Amino acid sequence: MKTEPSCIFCKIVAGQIPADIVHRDEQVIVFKDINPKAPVHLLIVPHEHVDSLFTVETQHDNLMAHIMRLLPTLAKQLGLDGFRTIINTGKSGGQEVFHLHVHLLGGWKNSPQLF
Ligand code: DGP
Repeated sequence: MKTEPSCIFCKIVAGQIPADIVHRDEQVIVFKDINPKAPVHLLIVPHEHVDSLFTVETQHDNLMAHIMRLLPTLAKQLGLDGFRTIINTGKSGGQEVFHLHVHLLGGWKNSPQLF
């Protein structure tokens, strides 16, 4: 499995940097975003270092399906009746951490005011 020693999310996956972890399984780790943009703001992060959606390949199909299926499961566990999913890709797409991750945002009382 590919890891990147200088990557902050690889360090969180390896337990070298603390994070508020809410879920861990054989493929991903899920923790609270350090700078939350919503009452609930989680990051779903693969164990494997993948830079971004641009570098997702066929070998990651199972991982990507796992993440998509995990999102509603987590949302239901958290009691959310709706949520927003964001994948920032590339610098011009707003990506700051170049280790693939999916944002799960929710918990607003009314509709989200993100856009
Ligand atoms: P993005 O722009 O999609 O690359 O978002 C990266 C997110 O990662 C951003 O919302 C802040 C979060 N983040 C960055 N560093 C850390 C960290 O060390 N711990 C946690 N929990 N979140 C982090």
